[in-house]
Amino acid sequence: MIDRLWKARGVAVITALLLAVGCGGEGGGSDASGGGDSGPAASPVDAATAGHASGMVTFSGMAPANAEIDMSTEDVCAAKHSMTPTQETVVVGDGGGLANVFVYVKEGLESLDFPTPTQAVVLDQDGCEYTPHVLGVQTGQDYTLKNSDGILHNINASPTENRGFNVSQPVVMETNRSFPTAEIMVPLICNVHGWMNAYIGVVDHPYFSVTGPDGSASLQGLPPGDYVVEAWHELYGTLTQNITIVTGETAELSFEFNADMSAAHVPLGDPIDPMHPESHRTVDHQ
Ligand SMILES: [Cu+2]
Repeated sequence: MIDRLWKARGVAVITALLLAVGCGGEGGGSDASGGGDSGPAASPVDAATAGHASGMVTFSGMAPANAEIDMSTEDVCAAKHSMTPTQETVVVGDGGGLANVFVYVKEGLESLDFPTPTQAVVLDQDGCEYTPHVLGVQTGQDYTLKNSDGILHNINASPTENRGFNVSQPVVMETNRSFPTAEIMVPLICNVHGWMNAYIGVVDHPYFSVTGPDGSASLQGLPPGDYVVEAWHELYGTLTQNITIVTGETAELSFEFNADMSAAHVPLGDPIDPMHPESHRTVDHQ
């Protein structure tokens, strides 16, 4: 089960990286737009002068146990799990990496206009869980809400900067959506299965990454300059780091969350997941 989840997540991360490379790392790479007389917006990044950032998101201290999920009322989903499924609130890998952290460039790209990827990313509902649990998209980019279970799910999105929606998916099916405005983060829940929740990070550039259990994060093909990079976690809030990108070099990213940060302010839409009423906080850890 975990393997399946992380495989899917890996695809999402790889997709994000490919998008980053396509938009910023290979001389424009904007030939995938589908055409039109005026053509796609060209990447504003000169790959020849770009640099990179990569590193780790780690967790220190005792990670809380994730709540177990009782799926006994949904045979189809229960049958997909060989072990008791749990929430994915705090997932720490063997090496101390913290998973489900959305790492993105928060400041420093304001003057640049990036093309919208034409390839959709997928948010699956499989085994009555969202896969991946945390997803990143660019503004205007399609994401596909997929029901792989064939039982009733609904996807209830409650953003603050974008328009919310509540989509019912009673059978195996797909629905495409996109968000026009950048927003950190958009919470999704399923009202049929109160344990199902996910988060979508919406940014207007391709420089974002979602960590897996190894905690690694990578932002490829950034123009030289100074940036603020933020790491967002659903329970522990946000950390920021200032980096300087130099042509051909890789700046180090390093974020350490710890158990004492559970009272952090977590940027989220409103209303919030009724399963996690405490997640809408007013105390800003930073
Ligand atoms: Cu559901």
